[in-house]
Amino acid sequence: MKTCLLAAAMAAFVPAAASAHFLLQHTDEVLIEQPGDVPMGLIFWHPMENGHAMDMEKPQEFFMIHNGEKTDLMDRVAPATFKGKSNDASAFTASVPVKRSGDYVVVTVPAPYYEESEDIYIQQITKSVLNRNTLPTDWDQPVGLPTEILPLNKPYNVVAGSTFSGVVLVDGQPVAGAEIEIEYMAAEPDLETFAATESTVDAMPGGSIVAISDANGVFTFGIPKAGNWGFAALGSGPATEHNGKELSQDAVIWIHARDLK
Ligand SMILES: [Cu+2]
Repeated sequence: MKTCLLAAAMAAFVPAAASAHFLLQHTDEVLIEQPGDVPMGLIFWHPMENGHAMDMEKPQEFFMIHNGEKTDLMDRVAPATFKGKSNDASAFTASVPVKRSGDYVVVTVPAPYYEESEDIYIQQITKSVLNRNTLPTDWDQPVGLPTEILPLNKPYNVVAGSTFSGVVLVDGQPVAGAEIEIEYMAAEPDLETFAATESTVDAMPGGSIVAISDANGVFTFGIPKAGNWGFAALGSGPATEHNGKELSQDAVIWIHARDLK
């Protein structure tokens, strides 16, 4: 990641004390009013600094869980070029078929990304949750991924100014001492133009925002601002090698916070 940050810093002329990379599963809304296909962008990016975007290969898996039932959605994944603020990158568009009321836990298992200058692979197994008609059905259940963050707060209904907690799981078991990087989606991608928008906040001058999971694998973070927040447990996954090189298999979750009105 260090080199990835360096590349981002050089590309965007921002200080090297920058933020982290995150796989985005971005939709315009997480509360879905009208049934239908919800457009989603899959983008590997530095979303808090509106920074360097990385080229993605075709994901290994893209699916949803609704009422405990898994549906493969790979036939809805199509390549697209994401126009970041500092560079263009290979990314993907997708859609999620939302019909009945309830939760739709969406998961991307990306192909490992080769970070050339650091000579390692990165694989961010990413999860986000859409909901229709406020009926909670699946958000508090583990998907059963090699590594994932199980939310302890309803992830699409977080109040800005409250907190969000999660448990870092590896093969279903909580992991103590996991390092979790936290980012705000400063510049939400415009899915129509598939481009970055202007940043609404600056990256933190002290670098990545980090939490460490406690003895029960739990972490908590105060959510200061409405919008999309990403949490990435770094290298928490059981796979540590790919193509004979080191692999960082990360667990990512995206949540959505709103202001009380
Ligand atoms: Cu990076």
